[in-house]
Amino acid sequence: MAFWLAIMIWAVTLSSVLLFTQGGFHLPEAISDAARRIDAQFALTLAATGVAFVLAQGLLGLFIIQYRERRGRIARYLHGNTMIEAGGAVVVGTVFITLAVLGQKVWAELHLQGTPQGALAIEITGEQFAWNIRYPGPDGQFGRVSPALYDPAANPVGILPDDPSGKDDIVTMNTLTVPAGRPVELRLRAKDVIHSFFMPVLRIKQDAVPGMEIPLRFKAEKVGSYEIACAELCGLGHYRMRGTLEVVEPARFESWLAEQAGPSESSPDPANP
Ligand SMILES: [Cu+2]
Repeated sequence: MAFWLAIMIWAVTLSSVLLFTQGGFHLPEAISDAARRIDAQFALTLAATGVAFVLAQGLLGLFIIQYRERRGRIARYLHGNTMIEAGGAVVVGTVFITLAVLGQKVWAELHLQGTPQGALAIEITGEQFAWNIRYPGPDGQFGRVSPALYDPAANPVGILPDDPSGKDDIVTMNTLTVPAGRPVELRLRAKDVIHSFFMPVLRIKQDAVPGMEIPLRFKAEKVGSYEIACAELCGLGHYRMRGTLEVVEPARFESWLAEQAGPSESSPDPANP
């Protein structure tokens, strides 16, 4: 009986390992340096925990056989061993601390460090069930907003009409267009409930929380059209809260931005020619 149980445990262990190594589950191609570093960190973590998993399950099977009941009695048993227990805790602690130290650099770059030089600021406001995407316009300044002014058609993010820096703001929906090779700083906001802004090709997933503005940095390198999804169940329409990340050549980005800004409003101010 004990033998069969051990063999079953080993078979389940082996098939789990095969699923992970041969299963072909993987994320789409990474398109930023940070995303590739996150992948490397993920692979390292998976390898460390994978080795621990195989060792633990292998030993479990062995112990089931070694300490099994024989002729109605427990033939062998162990009362615990302080050396093994303390040693195990030290080994596990060392592995986890090492993984955390290795992983914190890329995490801090994405979330904690200041805005990189020349970064393009873009504000993302999640709502049920869409992403509002706001560019600051030629002046580089976002107009101030107020939830009291939310109007789905005319003013989706509630820009204050008397704030001059909001006049040239560009607001689009669900398509985030960014230039390749330039750092971008997103400011994540939410109108109603918690959403989660997920760009799989950048390995970025961040909650958008009402009442907070959460910064997030990335630099996409490869031109293309990629998926954006809401990764937090946010209501009945959650499934259709999808967007597109358009990474374009910098020159195309500039012309796209000019197009969005509409006909030039550079007519001289009558009061101040
Ligand atoms: Cu959502």
